[in-house]
Amino acid sequence: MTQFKLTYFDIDGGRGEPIRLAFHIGGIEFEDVRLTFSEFREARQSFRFHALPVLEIDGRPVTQSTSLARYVGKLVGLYPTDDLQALYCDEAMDAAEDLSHAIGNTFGLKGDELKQAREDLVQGPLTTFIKGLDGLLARGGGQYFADGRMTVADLKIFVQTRALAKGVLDHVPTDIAEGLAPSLAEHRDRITNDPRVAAYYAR
Ligand SMILES: N[C@@H](CCC(=O)N[C@@H](CS)C(=O)NCC(=O)O)C(=O)O
Repeated sequence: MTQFKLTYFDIDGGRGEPIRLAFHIGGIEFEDVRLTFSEFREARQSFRFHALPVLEIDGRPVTQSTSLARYVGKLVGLYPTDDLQALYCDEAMDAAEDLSHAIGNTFGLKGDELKQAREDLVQGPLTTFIKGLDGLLARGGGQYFADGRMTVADLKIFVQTRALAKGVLDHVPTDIAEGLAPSLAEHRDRITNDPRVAAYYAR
């Protein structure tokens, strides 16, 4: 049996979380290694691109969270087999990755500098991506991003909209999705209440 070891931060969110969720939903066992930020700093140079997540497959490390979500999605049936639906799924995940990058640029800032950067984020990339993702959701039929069912794209975007609603980003309104794109907020609640996802967070 293939051995999987996923290394990510000890948080219930971020780029590693959709991969954990997909493994759990598919009932595939994996070693869930969760590093503290100081453990990461010490080990940082040992990771290929000095970043997480890293998935070791039978001891061979692979990086890039969207590629990993797609791979695990295929293993567990959470990725479309139809080429066009797969493209829709990928587009949503890549957009979510661009948004993660924009958010990441505000990490490490403090005080007024952080406040200004977060206000710029709200006016700029967050508004653009929330509205853009809302459009992708509408294209998918309004409930899911692709294939008319939950895929890894839904998991990846849900992880982001859930984090926004939880207030993990100072100076970003927790109801930003409700204000800009009510359907995207409803999508977050739909995925939250999906029995497979609810079971993961209830464990
Ligand atoms: N493109 C990469 C980005 C990875 C990335 O930036 N990961 C963040 C955490 S979500 C990280 O490790 N940051 C720590 C650092 O760069 O020092 C991916 O999608 O996996």
